[in-house]
Amino acid sequence: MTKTLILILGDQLTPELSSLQGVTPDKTVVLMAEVVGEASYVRHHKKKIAFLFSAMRHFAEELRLAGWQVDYVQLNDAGNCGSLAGELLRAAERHGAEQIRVTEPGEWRVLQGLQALDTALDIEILPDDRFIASHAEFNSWAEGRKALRMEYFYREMRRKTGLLMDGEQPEGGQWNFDHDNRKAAARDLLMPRPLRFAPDAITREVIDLVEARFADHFGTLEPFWFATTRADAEAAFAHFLKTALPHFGDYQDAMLAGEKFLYHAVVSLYLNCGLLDPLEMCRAVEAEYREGRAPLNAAEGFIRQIIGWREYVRGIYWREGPDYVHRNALNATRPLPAFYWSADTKMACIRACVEQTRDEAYAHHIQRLMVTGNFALLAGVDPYELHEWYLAVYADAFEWVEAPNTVGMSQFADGGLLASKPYVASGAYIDRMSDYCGSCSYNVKAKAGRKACPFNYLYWDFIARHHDRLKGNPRMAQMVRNYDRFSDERKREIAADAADFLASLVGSA
Ligand code: FAD
Ligand code: DLZ
Ligand code: SF4
Repeated sequence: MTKTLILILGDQLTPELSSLQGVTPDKTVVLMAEVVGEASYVRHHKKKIAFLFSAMRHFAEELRLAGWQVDYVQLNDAGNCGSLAGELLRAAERHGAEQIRVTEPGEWRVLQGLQALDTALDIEILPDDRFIASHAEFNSWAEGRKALRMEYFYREMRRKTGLLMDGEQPEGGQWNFDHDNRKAAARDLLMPRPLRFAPDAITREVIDLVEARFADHFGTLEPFWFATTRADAEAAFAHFLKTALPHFGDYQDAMLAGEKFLYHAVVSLYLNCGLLDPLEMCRAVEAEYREGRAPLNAAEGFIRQIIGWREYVRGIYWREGPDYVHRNALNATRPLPAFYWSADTKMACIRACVEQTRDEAYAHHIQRLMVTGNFALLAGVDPYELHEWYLAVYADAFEWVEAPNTVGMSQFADGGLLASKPYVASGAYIDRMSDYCGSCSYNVKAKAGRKACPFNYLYWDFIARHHDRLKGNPRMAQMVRNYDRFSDERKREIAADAADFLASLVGSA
């Protein structure tokens, strides 16, 4: 009789996973389940569901080839009860399993669901050691600090991993080369593109399934070109190293209409579901630098995103607890505008970002932070609604990484725990970093009136609405003083333009 059942979740597609260690295939069954509850608790983008289901099916094959007995429940299988908990209970009964092992999930909701089953099943929850810092390490770093700034945590991770270190000192004498990384990009026919993969039979079957079962979810399903196996994800990353890494740093903050990927790696979806390993990636990036194929600002910039930002937001998510996603320090209550789903807006920047999100389940960081995030913050959109949007629409979105980026970094809804200032900007920033404004119905140079770029007056209206909180923030105080110097008439004009524009927004159903 089989004694142990190992539950592997959709973002745990790693052969070295902790739940697979220390047990032998002959005494265990691995359970993987496609369930409607996980696909729909936020209505995930069709491409994201197809990507995960296909990657799960390919991973199950990989495990079988390695000798594991895998019980894989497909979405349409008879009796599939639609929830992870339900499928776990059914499988425990089916296999007469006395013990369940699972690596810690990436979301409080799923963790609490498993903990709730503890009365019915003997469940062992193991740490997820696919990260560089354990929860204990992050918490001991955070303990007693007044501010939890990523930069200091990142330095610890550089020391711990030895990445880009020259003895005790950072390579090149500086920890961070971000000031070199703010160039606007120019259109270039030789711009790299992410490696694309033709769907195989497994992926084709999943695409048909998703089209049939999730037709009313957001997003375009085809063309579908994501990697769905470890080998293909590795090839996609190797292609990035060769074609885009050298300029990764320079153009990290740039945006161009029609250039959806620029010099970004487009690997977060592979990394977050376990097809790629963060430390291996960073070592490969360091090797590119050491062998003279990539400059230091590019290598350092990339490594910082992975061992700095990615690890740091995870630490914050687990340290802050399940209520973190509900924080709303700025009391923002506006419903999410309908154009976040439809792209039906005259604002060219938002339209471009939402259209590419719909088509690719991808937008790069500055699009997320300084276009869709910035607009929501300026307009006072409810951060929880926005959080659900980001969680649903991006193929790389799992709550541990999405929520701190949205609630904390982008919306300042945690009151400044994560970001030292709200990431707000007027149209001038978007104009400087992109070419969106040239084709926009609004005029980015105009400050007031119906033709003026909405980001311009919404920016000052935001400063006015949060005047007292922001004047005490050293990084915002100058802007508050600038606002204070406006004439009363100018202040009334800002408030009136903002009120008119905000009143015209239609919330999503
Ligand atoms: P690159 O620009 O090529 O960067 C390389 C890698 O660094 C990424 O693959 C990613 O693993 C890591 N990285 C970069 N920035 C961050 C960051 N801020 N936090 C964590 N990791 C980072 N990232 C996610 O992986 N999942 C999310 O759900 C997610 N939601 C976000 C929501 C908002 C509002 C914002 C502002 C950012 C969000 N990010 C999220 C961070 C970032 O936008 C994406 O990691 C990045 O766009 C992924 O594309 P890429 O692989 O081309 O990244
Ligand atoms: C996001 C997602 C989706 C769409 N579907 C499944 C699924 O069918 N089965 C599964 O095990 N996981 C899925 N996931 C991921 C989960 O929602 C959740 O993010 C992870 O379990 C957290 O570790
Ligand atoms: Fe966006 Fe304003 Fe530029 Fe239009 S003018 S693209 S709304 S920043």
